[in-house]
Amino acid sequence: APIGVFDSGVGGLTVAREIMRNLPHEKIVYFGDTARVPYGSKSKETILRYSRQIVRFLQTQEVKAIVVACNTASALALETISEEIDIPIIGVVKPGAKVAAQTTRNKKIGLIGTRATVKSDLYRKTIQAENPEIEVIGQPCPLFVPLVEEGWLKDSVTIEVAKRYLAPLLEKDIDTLILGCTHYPLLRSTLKTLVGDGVTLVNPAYETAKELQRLLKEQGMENEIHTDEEFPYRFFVSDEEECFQEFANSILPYNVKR
Ligand code: DGN
Repeated sequence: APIGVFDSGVGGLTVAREIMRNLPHEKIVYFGDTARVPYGSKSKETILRYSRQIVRFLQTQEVKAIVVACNTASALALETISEEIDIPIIGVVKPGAKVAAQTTRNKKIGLIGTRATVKSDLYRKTIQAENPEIEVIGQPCPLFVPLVEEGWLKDSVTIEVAKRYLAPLLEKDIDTLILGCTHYPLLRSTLKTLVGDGVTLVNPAYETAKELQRLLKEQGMENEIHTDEEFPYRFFVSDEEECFQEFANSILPYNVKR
């Protein structure tokens, strides 16, 4: 059976990509809610309603586990949904938060994400459950999502925007920065140049793939070998399939078929 992965749109492909790299034998069914993106500026009730609908759809695809690739949905809907279904479901926030807590030396972590993710406080709560002395400084960066979708990953405009967003975090002397939104791993090298060597970037997409690997192993659900004739990945979107394909083909190592 496949792994179900969902996101508010195209960004969750950064998570799907890490699962493909780290768990190459697993099949994936991806759902991107491109009709209703962004989630980052919506209320908890709405995000929960959308997420429930998608989970129901993924269950019709007979997935064996679900990964909530969207940080916003992980922060606001995962806890409730995990009590409603009987297959394993994980999000990106907790794996990212735990590694960040282990990474910081000076106990100052910067968090960038959507407004809803930062406001939800789940990153801070998870980090402080690991170590209450750690300070988490949140900074919403809503402009990053459209810039990434425009493909302006290293553009001077993006660098200028990033400098403004990062300044308050750097002032607080953070030594760890969580890329708390699906799109931000694509800005990794731009952000790294701006924060310098003294700040370690934590990519929740990668940490989630690792967490999934542990979970599948623990439950004896891992490593179904798929045959090469059958394409192991399926993609569904709620709107604008062409834009999705274009974005997918720009970040995945093969062509996404219709
Ligand atoms: N996928 C969302 C997230 O990771 O928070 C970003 C896109 C959005 O819905 N604003």
